[in-house]
Amino acid sequence: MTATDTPIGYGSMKRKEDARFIRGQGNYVDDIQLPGMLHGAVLRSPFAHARIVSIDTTAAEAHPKVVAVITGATLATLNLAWMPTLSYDTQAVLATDKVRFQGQEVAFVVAEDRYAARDALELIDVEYEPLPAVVDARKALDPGAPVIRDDKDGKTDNHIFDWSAGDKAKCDGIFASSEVVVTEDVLYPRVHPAPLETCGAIADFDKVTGKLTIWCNTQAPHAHRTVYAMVAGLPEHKIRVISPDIGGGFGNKVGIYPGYVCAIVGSIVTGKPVKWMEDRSENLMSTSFARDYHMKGEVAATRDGRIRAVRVTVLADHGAFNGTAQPTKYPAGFFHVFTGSYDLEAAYCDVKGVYTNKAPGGVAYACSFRITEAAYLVERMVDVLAYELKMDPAELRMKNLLKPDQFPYLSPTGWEYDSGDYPRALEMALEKVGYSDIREVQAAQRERWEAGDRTSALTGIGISFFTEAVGAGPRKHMDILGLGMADGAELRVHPTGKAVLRISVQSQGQGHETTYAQIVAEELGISPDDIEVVHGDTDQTPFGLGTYGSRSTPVSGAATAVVARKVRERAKIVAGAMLEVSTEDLEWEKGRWFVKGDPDKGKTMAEIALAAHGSLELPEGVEGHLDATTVYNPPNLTYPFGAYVCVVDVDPVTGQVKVRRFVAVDDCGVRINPMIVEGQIHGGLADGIGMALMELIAFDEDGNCLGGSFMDYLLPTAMECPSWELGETVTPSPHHPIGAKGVGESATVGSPAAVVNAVLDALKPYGIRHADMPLTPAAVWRAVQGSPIRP
Ligand code: MCN
Ligand code: CUM
Repeated sequence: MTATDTPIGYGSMKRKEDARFIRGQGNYVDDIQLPGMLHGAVLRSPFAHARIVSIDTTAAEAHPKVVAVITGATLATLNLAWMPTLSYDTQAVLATDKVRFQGQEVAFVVAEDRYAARDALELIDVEYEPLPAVVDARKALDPGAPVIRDDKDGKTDNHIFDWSAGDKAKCDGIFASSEVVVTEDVLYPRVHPAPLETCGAIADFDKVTGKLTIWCNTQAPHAHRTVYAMVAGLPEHKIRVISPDIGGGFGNKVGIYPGYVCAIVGSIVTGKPVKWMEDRSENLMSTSFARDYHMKGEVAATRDGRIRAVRVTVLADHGAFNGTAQPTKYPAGFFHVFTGSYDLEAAYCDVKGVYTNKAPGGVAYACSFRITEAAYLVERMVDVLAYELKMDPAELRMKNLLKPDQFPYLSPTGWEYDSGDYPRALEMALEKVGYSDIREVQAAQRERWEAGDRTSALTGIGISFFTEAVGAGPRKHMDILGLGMADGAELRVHPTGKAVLRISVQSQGQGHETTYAQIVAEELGISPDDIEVVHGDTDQTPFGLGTYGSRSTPVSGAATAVVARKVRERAKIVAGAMLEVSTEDLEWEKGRWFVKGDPDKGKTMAEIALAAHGSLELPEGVEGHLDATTVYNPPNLTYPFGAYVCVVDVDPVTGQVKVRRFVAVDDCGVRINPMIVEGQIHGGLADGIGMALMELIAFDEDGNCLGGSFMDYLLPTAMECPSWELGETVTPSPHHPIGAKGVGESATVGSPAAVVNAVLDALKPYGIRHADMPLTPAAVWRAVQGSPIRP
């Protein structure tokens, strides 16, 4: 896709923000320098589980450049040692009683420069009494397992929640009477979004005005402000959260981390602005991880391959504090779209959440609130079924996909899928990849394998079909900490016809400054170059819940279209007065109102804007100016979907996997900026290769984190990625004002299963039905060595 310059509306225009980014002129939190600014550093626990006997900060305080040392005891005097999480749990800001994961925050040093702050950490003397750690979620509920959250009254185990969805009795009945049942234990391991820029904040408390300003790379500035207001007891108008440019978020920057609170306290205590930026290891070890779901999947089917029911049992490892950011009523996120894209008679899942001595989090990394886990599970299970039935996985999927005439479709767990044509997307993907040709090549390879060739590379084809539910969310179903998930938008049109749009969501690389201008441009016919998009500053923008779960386009994008239409309607009244005709006689074409049947008689938006500002006797229904505001409450989620096909070559001797091709057909409804959409998909496909083949936050038995640097936590590069082959279908969302659905997480959700299915497809001759991610060379080699059919 090549970019065209500035179409007036939808189209692949170049990103407005890139002019500054590619010149290195972005303005990130760490670029901001305030007069007299101090620097903070966090002392972290070396143990996964230990009682704190004592903390001696005397030597650190004596450091000539140290201004303050803050401990849990200091915070306790302010009632800030613990903070609420987004899941109604509590999380230690600085540990007072115990440390509960390796890397947990224990003390905060404020010094004149960053180096001194870090140096002084070593002068703090903490005496720990190590305790046995719970690292494996499957052992967390064992009798006698160490209780992690003994801070909670009466807590005697590590259980967090039980959650279920679907009709259990009906589902069990179908399982009992089905011809075929397949079962598989599937792990979605702990991974980390690892954005380019780590988390950080600058807090500046002004004692004179009593106003607290926080620059922070948050994905949800308004939500953060409300939480700060609730915790600190300050009114919202005395708190300003500014999110400047953000170097990637991927769900890592949704929550409030102890470092932010410490920077705020540091500023209040010292009277100076305090900056805190974490380093890479701190980011990987302590901020929101993703997944860690132990899933048991079961599928009931007929012998000829009709899938009847799916049953799932999940053990969810949430780490030491239940800090996941997700709608309140969904402790397992939106996992219960595990029924995927298929026409089932029944489905049931139960999810049990447990504490372990690991960093908190779980909902991050382009997960669409845990749809990643759900999509991976069901797409793996369909392949397991195909394996048992000796059916082609494409044919099995085609047989079971929902049909276009079934939409809107009510899933067995109660979700209303808005629109789709699934078979068409899968057909397109199969055709694009040349499915039958590759199967033929593979058949020839397998003959050679049968004849004794155990060293040649084996080709595998993996398919994944996914449905997402994005755009949280309808207030009848969801809220976060009691906040309904709506978004405001304000549109001002200046006298010259140039416009400013203020929105509540927050770009971290998705290109909102461009695409939101395009939405207004499409509705009003003003050039997107003449529309400035303001976001990321709570003093400058209307309230709204922020960017995650690919909700910006579905919610804030809708708000933008609605507010622009309000402006257009106002412009119509003004145009009617200018042209001295009734508004009923006016017709719209992009950029102007004209008299029906007399196209030469019309007024452009710029002419109308100027008239509205003064030169005109105001007609009934306008107060002057064209400005409008709105708040959009989505009536439903949007359901983007896609069909992915991955082709790999696996070396059975070394276990190395090479992704040779990747075809992705995505449907996110109407595309505002196709080039940006494709960029989003490229990123997500790379994520899928990363998770399927290399990414893992591992721990040893004592809870030491083994994935705390980029030496151990591997990320895919261009070297591991093929040249992506994309296709698209467009099924507009029927309830969204412009028919768009979210896309920012689609490829991360959909692609891991395609890669894993491809690797296992290649290894089929060895009789390997399943292996868990990441399929590193060592993991593939072990699977081959341990296979039922010896290499
Ligand atoms: N878009 C479009 N047409 C559509 C849908 C989307 O042109 N039909 C455009 C949007 O206007 C927007 C972009 O695509 O510019 C993504 O839109 P959307 O799907 O609404 O997702 P959000 O803007 O809400 O972004 C959030 C999503 C999430 S949750 C994660 S995680 C993720 C992702 O975006 N984090 C990212 N993509 C990312 N991309 C970058 N570069 N950096 C991140 O941190
Ligand atoms: Cu789940 S990662 Mo995104 O929703 O910010």
